[in-house]
Amino acid sequence: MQYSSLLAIVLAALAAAGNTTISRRSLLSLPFTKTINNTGIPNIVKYEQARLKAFKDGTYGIPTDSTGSTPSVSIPATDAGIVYSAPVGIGTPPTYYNLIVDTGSSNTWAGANPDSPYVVTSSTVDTGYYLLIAYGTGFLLSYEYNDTVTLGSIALLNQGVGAKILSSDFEGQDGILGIGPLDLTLGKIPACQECTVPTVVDTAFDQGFISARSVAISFEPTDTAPVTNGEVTFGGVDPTKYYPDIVYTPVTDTPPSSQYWGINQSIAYNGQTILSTTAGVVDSGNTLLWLATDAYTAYQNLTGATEVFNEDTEVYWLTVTEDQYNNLADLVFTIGGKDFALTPNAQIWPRNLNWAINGSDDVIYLIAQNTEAESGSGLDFVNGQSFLERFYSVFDTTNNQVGFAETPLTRAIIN
Ligand SMILES: *[C@@H]1O[C@H](CO)[C@@H](O)[C@H](O)[C@H]1NC(C)=O
Ligand SMILES: *[C@@H]1O[C@H](CO)[C@@H](O)[C@H](O)[C@H]1NC(C)=O
Ligand SMILES: *[C@@H]1O[C@H](CO)[C@@H](O)[C@H](O)[C@H]1NC(C)=O
Ligand SMILES: *[C@@H]1O[C@H](CO)[C@@H](O)[C@H](O)[C@H]1NC(C)=O
Ligand SMILES: *[C@@H]1O[C@H](CO)[C@@H](O)[C@H](O)[C@H]1NC(C)=O
Ligand SMILES: CC(=O)N[C@H]1CO[C@H](CO)[C@@H](O)[C@@H]1O
Repeated sequence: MQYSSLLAIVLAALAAAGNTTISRRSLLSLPFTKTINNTGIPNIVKYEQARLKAFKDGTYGIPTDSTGSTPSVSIPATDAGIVYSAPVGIGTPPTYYNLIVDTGSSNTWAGANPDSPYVVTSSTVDTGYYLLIAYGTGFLLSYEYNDTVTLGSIALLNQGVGAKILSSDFEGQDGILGIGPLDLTLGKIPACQECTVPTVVDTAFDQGFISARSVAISFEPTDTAPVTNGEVTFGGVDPTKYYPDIVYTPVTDTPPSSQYWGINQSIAYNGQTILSTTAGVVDSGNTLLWLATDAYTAYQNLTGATEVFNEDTEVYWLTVTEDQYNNLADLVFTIGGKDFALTPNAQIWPRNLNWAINGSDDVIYLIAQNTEAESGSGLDFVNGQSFLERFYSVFDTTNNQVGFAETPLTRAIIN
């Protein structure tokens, strides 16, 4: 189909829906909200361990049970606890869902919450396919529909979306807005292993709403929740969110990081290299900073941190005393030839949120965790939300690169 006639259809559809203006090839930004689930025992570390294992095994998004029967997941059922989600409309008129903004997966789906099931409308088209996805914890079995997906002021037509039939471990959530690389959608449709499902970014580009296949994310550090302090921008960057400029680095060649938004970086603490240039991932679906064992141990050594075991959650955390905290140095990430410094305050878990990790009020916890593998594994770090809250990030499919920039809050004292 000719581009111009496609655009005409888009315009006509929007006009019919009552909206007569669209801003073609402009930026599109959506606000998003950080929430922390305070019921049950939050176990962020176990959740992220499972997610990391799935990334490494290459099972993230691939059904664990290849027999085609009910998928089984052998990983402990733990909820994310801390999520960033954005309002996304599906159908005509749109039903709004708060979808988790996930750079580590690429299918978009809704209806996880029984109180907010997928609403089939006149724009819903059944593709005849099912979607089957195993996440680090939990899984999804859904119908694969084409539907109108409303992101802020634009409506994407024929966007592939999942409508939940069965899922586990998404308690309290509506679903996922997957903004990882397109290839992560491969193999998720059991009846068509070679099918990919264009992501919302691909569709927005293909339908002429944005001028580049790219997403930029602004998270802000916070010690309260829920709070709407994030922004995801499609098709470009929001110049009000960063300075002075964005430094890009190519997506890494090293598997398995290369399948995700993976990059090469090195890390130094107080001028001493703790991780030589190596591959890892940038992941909005993770909260903490995961380091290869050698880097983690060196960091612990240099900071003087003590590793404590939490009996209730059965996980380890690094802790520092008030004196050690006052003596912390910057943890410097070298990416694309530029240094990005995580300040001492950015290296600690927000003290107001110690309850969310089953921590004691008077203890200072560090955000660094141990991947339990020596460096050279192909996935030697995860720069999660704690990192992304301090640096503006750009995920650029068009040029196969990831960018970072400082923000007004890079050095803020929040935690
Ligand atoms: C669903 O939409 C895609 C484009 O996004 C299109 O290629 C496909 O044919 C559609 N499927 C149906 C059943 O309409
Ligand atoms: C919080 O987690 C519990 C236990 O998994 C779940 O039942 C509940 O629905 C969740 N609530 C919210 C608001 O996420
Ligand atoms: C990343 O580092 C690996 C070695 O760790 C190297 O082979 C590769 O060329 C580097 N660059 C890219 C873009 O992957
Ligand atoms: C930690 O420090 C001790 C001495 O303070 C040193 O012997 C040891 O090699 C260090 N370990 C690492 C991994 O840096
Ligand atoms: C940790 O969780 C356990 C079990 O839910 C609870 O009894 C305990 O009070 C919690 N401790 C803190 C410090 O939150
Ligand atoms: C169908 C649709 O998207 N309608 C929207 C048109 O724009 C107005 C104002 O921006 C919204 O309020 C409608 O929901």
